Amino acid sequence: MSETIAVTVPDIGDFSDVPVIEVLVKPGDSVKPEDPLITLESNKSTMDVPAPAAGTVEEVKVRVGDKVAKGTLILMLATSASQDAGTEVKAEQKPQQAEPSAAPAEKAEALPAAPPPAAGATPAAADSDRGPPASVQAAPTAGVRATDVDARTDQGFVNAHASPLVRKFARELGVDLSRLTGSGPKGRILEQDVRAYVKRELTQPPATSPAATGVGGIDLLPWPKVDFAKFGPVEIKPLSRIKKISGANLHRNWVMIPHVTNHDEADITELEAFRVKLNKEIEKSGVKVSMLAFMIKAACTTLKKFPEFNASLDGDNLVLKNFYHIGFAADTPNGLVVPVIRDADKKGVVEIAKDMGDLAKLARDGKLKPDQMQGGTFTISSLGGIGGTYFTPIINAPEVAIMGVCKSFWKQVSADGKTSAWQLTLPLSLSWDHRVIDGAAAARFNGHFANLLADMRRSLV
Ligand code: CAO
Repeated sequence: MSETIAVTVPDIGDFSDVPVIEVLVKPGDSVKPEDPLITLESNKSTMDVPAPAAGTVEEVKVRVGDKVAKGTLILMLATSASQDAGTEVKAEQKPQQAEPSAAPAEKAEALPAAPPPAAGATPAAADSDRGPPASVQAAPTAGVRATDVDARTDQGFVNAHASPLVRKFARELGVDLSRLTGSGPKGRILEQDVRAYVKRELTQPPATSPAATGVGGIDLLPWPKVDFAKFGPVEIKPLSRIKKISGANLHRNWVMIPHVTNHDEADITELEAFRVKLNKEIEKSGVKVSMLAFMIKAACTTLKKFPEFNASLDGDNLVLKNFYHIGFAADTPNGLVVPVIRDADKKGVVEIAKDMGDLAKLARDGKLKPDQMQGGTFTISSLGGIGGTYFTPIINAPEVAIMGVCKSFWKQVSADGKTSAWQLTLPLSLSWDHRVIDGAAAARFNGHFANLLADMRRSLV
């Protein structure tokens, strides 16, 4: 028996006003379960919202540029009893309408106001006698996939963290978005930033010399434009969506935060022996504890001793956080992402290792949910599995410090200048925000962290 259902935006984490950047279906299209319907833009990735059931698209209720949230109506889907078996149908609920990008005359037909469907409601048989169209959330959040799309944007705009609407607005005014710093969440460029930029440009005399830019002005040369093809064959590869977004964030953080990096070393000879022993003991559990799990644990203890490292700047205030959500940089085929281990201080190393394995897999598969990358208070970036000795990690704003770790190496050390011993040494590189932290505190932080790794019993003291 055929039935028309309303497909709505599933639980996409703690987000509202998420722009639709692509509509992938049109009326008349046949879809299978899990076929992508629309693409949403979040902070670190794009998300496809997949079809919850097979059917034919009757009417699409959103357009590119519309802003949506959980429960927003996406489209009406004609399903058949055989097709929609196992999908979720709630006949008495009516979905929210998208916040349209267009002028009122162009707005999609309004539906009667009603609460959005509850997340995770259970499947129910479709009943065509029920009157108003049934509503079904698109597949649950686990089915929301990060993808690598939107290589269609203009080259000059590719690095800008702005919604399609803001891009359109900027294009109309001839504003180069790459010159703006966004005031929105995670540096997103908002319409008001474009307006403010235009106003500033119109009221300020053009800078003709370094002096004209004022004391704080940066008078940089334009980016060199080179026709590389003149020198040899080239290939154009658009940056992945994640690279564009993380690049804009990293650029802002590098430019706006006065970074300093302190390097140190930790003696992990005994800890490594313990780690190997522990992994043998828990072999059957399928969890493998890497050095990073111990570092996350040691970071929590160190952050408790040095609270200003577990903080964020808010104007003239320092927001000290009494929770310890530790991010770890994960290398994925599409670029760098930072999943967050919540309440790491309350977990043991095996649980941390398990969480890390699960999150790293989701990251590599492009399935991390936005809220799995949010709320971090401190980040560890480990290149230990890859190599190198020291590097300068960029702080993951609005955090104020990040620990970079490289591959451990054996080193001969002497405590008294006469005798010596071999020590497994872990190279540490702590980058910190000099507006919040001083060099002495950073050196102490590193020392404490290293001492914990040398002897984890110290975390009990
Ligand atoms: N020294 C020596 N060996 C180390 C080590 C270290 N500091 N850290 C990890 N290793 C070893 C592990 O023990 C493992 O060895 P075995 O296979 O023999 O057990 C191997 O290296 C691989 O470890 P891993 O990388 O799978 O595990 P991890 O927990 O250390 O890291 C993750 C997990 C997700 C952080 C990692 O896979 C990753 O993506 N790292 C890259 C992070 C990154 O790109 N940082 C840079 C950001 S700035 O651009």
